[in-house]
Amino acid sequence: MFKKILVANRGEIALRIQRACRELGVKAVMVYSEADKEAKYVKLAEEAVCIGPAASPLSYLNMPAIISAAEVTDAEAIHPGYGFLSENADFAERVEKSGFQFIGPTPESIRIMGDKVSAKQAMIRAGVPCVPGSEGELPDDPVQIRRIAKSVGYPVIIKAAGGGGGRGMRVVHTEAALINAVQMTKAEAGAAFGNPAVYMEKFLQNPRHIEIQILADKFKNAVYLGERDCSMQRRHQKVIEEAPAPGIPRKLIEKIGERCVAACKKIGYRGAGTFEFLFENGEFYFIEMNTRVQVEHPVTEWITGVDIVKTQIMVAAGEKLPFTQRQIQIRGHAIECRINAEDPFKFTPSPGRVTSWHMPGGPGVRVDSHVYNNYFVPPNYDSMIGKLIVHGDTREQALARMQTALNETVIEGINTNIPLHRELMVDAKFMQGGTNIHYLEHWLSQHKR
Ligand code: MV4
Repeated sequence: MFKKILVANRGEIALRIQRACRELGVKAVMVYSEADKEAKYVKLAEEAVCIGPAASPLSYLNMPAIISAAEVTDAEAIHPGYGFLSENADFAERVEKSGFQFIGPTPESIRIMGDKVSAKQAMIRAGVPCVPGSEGELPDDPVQIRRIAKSVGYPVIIKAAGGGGGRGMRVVHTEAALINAVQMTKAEAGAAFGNPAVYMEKFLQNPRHIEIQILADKFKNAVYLGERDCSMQRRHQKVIEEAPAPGIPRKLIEKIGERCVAACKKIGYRGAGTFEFLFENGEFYFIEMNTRVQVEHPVTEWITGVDIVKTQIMVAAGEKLPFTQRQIQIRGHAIECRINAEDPFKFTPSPGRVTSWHMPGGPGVRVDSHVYNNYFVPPNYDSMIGKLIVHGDTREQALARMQTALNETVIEGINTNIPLHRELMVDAKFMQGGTNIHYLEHWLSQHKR
């Protein structure tokens, strides 16, 4: 095992990784920007290095500053968390060329999955079901583009190879609008991602967003840790996640999970990863793979008993996965509410000083947050300031525990989305389970204030 690792992130995930290190007996070096020197994990750190000013490009995205911090502190590995440099193949490569272990997959795996066209081709070859569409990148010839769209069937969606997470996409309903939409998407993709390549898929109108968590070691052992339902989202930002996904038969999950595991083995994937699917009419369609730990990993940790962050570090250190697929059992139900510093219904960011911070507790309640009473939420970063996660034997018990936990929560001095969560937890359709990716935005349009 490593003696010391560097945590190249901030916020709740920096604290989460620090906690995993303590359990493993690994020293954690925390890096922080000038805006984050008051963060809990910096105060708790045995070692912390300021890597630059508040602006992310000068600190959390500053590769030389992070690698230098690892050098001066004698860290052996770098954990990138999520966001920032976590899915940057060039960073992973520079980390390894500088003699450190990148806690994540190989630069090559990150690169393949970062290009959505090559990711999809790799998945097709590995037997993972994908959304029907173009075979790879769209050609330039309008005649061929129209022919592909006709065979896929309208509506279609044009997506940028360099996009992902909802960036660089356009839905096309008619042949008349097709060529212009392709040209516009290509132009935007070239400007935004430096890569004008686009591909085409059948547009699924009312899917759910279901993702499969996997973990793999360096010896081609891989397991899936069940699924998460992340359909409750607004503008491609997840708001509530849960596991298992309500109403999806276990047999279907096992089938898709086994495909994901086979794909990991085929491409030599290692570390934690997530296969994102759209789920419609009883079928899974792969859309993207995330090559990092995700915000919503705790719901999977709770229903499986696996510590995903600890295992990430163990496999990066060259250990074998400490469990087999047969040892993974799903137990109960977990729900996560993301706590954001924002207006609960207008969504304007609400940074500032937290004048009162009271977190809930009791059986089946977990809070992951770096915030504490009198902490100042800096205006420079994402508005997520923590996560409230509950577990119950059944979904009904988890819902009841989340309702109670949200009612116990007191956060003053800033606005948060806790009032939104309180309403959603008693919404009849959400309580029923199985709402699709459009539900929250539709709900918000009906609950204007
Ligand atoms: C789609 C789709 C419908 N059909 N692809 C958005 C984020 C990116 N990961 C892929 N996205 C979508 N791809 C096809 N062929 C609808 C979406 C989509 C979506 C997907 C997951 C979660 C929320 C979403 C919100 C709007 C659109």
